Amino acid sequence: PNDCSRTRQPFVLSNPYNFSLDIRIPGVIPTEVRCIFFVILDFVPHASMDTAHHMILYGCKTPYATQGYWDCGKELGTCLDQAKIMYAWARNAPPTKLPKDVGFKVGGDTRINYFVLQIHYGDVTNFRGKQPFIAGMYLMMSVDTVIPPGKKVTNADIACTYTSSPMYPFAFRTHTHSLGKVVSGYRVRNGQWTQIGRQSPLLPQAFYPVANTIDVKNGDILAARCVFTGEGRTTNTQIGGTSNDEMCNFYIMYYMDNSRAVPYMSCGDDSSSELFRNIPSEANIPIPV
Ligand code: IYT
Ligand code: CU
Ligand code: CU
Repeated sequence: PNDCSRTRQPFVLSNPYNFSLDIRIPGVIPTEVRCIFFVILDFVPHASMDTAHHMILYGCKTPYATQGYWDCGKELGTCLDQAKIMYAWARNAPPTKLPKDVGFKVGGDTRINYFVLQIHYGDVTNFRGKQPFIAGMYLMMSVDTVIPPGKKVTNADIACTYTSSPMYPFAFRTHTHSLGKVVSGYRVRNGQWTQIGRQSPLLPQAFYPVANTIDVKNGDILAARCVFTGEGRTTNTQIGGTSNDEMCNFYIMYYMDNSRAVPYMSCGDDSSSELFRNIPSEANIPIPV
């Protein structure tokens, strides 16, 4: 009646005399098997050295406890009587197969009525360490772009200097309404432009993997361009919420070190044409859909 029993696999009978007991441990729970006489033929640990340093399966008559788990590495022991080692595993050792027709005898009058599995955890960060990285969203948006009617090309240029602790972009998303042709985002460092992502906003506006695995550091510039067309319109098109309005968005999904993470950032600065003189020409090439 503990967490273990819910996930414990049923006995699998390969024949009436052999069965395998699949011992999985959600959290940290040793196993106890009471008053069953059986013979152990082999052991197959489902663990790797990254998490468990060693595992030892003891057999005994009176375990330290018959429920739950306890800290058996220090003052608390495994068994109240003498613990007999039955199986040990360490450092990614391959499964141990006992030779044919050989088995440990347990249960009945063998004085092994319980198993106690001792696990020495190696790297416990996977279990209780805090999340090393935190994901976040950086939204770049234009607020005052005006698209004149009939004009073939209008660019919305957005740029901000990044002033936070390092972030690592891993996905991007573009968003415009129907007049958008291509949206591109870059990191500009020492005048050099590195693409984060480029996509047609007429394709599904999902998050796509970044074009380059880069970091963004204090002092870098994040820059994005949306290319619009005013063709087919008879009046100015402005930024707004309706489908007759437009939007220019470049979202960057990133992760940051947990200790200094900022989960949300944004940039709404319409940029000077000076910076964008050096934008890679790909940013002006519509993506056919
Ligand atoms: C004026 C504009 O560009 N609106 C965008 C970006 C935006 C998103 C959020 C602005 C603000 C927000 O709180 I969240 I202020 C916009 O509405 N984009 C849509 C929505 O996020 C759904 C989009 O599909 O990207
Ligand atoms: Cu160990
Ligand atoms: Cu929109």
